[in-house]
Amino acid sequence: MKKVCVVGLGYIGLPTSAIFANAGFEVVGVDVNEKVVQTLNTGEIHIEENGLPELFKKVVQEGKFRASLVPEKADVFIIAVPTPIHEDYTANIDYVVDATKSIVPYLEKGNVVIVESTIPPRTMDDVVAPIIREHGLDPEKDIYLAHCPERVLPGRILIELVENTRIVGGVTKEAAKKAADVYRAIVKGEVIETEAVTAEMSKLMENTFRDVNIALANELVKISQRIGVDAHKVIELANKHPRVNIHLPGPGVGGHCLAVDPYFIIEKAKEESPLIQTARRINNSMPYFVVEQIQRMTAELASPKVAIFGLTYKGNTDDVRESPAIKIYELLKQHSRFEVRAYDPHVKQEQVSFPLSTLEEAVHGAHLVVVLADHNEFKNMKAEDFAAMKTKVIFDTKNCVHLNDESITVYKIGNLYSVKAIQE
Ligand code: SAJ
Repeated sequence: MKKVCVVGLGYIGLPTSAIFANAGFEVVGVDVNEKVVQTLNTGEIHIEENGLPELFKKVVQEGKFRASLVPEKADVFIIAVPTPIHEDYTANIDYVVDATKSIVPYLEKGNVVIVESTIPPRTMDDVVAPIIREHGLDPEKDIYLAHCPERVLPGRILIELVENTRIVGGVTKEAAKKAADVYRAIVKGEVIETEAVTAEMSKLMENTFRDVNIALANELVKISQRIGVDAHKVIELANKHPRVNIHLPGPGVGGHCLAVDPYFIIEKAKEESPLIQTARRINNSMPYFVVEQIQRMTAELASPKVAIFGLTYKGNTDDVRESPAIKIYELLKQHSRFEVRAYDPHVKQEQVSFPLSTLEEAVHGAHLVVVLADHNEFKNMKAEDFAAMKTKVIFDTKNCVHLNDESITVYKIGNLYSVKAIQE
């Protein structure tokens, strides 16, 4: 197994390609985006991830990686394309179907085909295998077909791709073994072989577990406002219990994973998933809850100027997909009384459809700064950064601002019972 063809060169496909190339495999990376392919063949990358620019430049210079618009014959094919959801919250597996169809002309007996994209239960058996069978290859005898869901945390991808346990679900036992051996060439963590549907479900449950726990923390925020208690203190003390791990509340759950994957289960088991559905509703309600608090804080201002700090779905990433922060920006823009400015040191203008401000432009004359992503830059802010505000009030929804200056009022999402309307 010397040559690997990776289809989809995003946050998973690109680091995966670099790791295989760095381990000595000849890697062909395939993407439908011509600009991405051109950029990559110069040794530059189009996404932000720790350590990836250096590793990627190295494997390109060593001639171990090439980017292409079309697949090529290979020993191993890895599909790492997005699986978003449709408006009606059903899974959109079109990219997986297209990617599978794009490689079948290059498949030969004995090849290993791995889908890393997160997919609804039974997609390997009921969707991917039939596509291969339609093209004259028996997905159970002629090739080794498996699902190995990625489990990496953005910001730690290169570390976790190697150290995390990998779950390899084969449509046959042999396929699980063959595909697992491919990962054993790069992974230091345990590589576990199982059935395709079990691997599909374990991945979905990982993110659903986290989403449900975050929903509990977000519900606590609303309860705390009613009761008049600091939710952050409650969580800190409750988590001192050996068997308690309440997650962190915030402005909502974004990204392509936690805000999407639970729907893959709900779609298949609507009657049986009331808790998962409730958790989604609670987390989807948080951007509206944050806007309600902003309205409370600015209720006595004629034309409040609000500065949004952070547009990404979480801290220290440039990823704005399914971002609660952008939802909050859009909701505020629907209220004509608000003048809204947005500042995020990780986001480029071309990533968003509205004007971005610098830190200075955002705070100048602002009545309220609302922190929506826990970037390191925001954790290290100083009182003087807010000197040009009209009224020095910060609403920190990520509990990441550490300022101890009496002239600045900081409301945390966990202590909203103390909110007072801003006076001009
Ligand atoms: N969030 C909270 N409170 C928390 C933790 C997260 O509000 O206590 C929010 C974040 O701000 C963000 C969202 O949840 O909006 C998701 O962030 P995350 O850091 O929990 O996860 P992702 O989406 O970056 O990565 C997750 C990870 N899954 C788990 O940890 C179970 C990662 O390991 C997966 O590989 C990734 O999804 C994926 O691709 O599925």
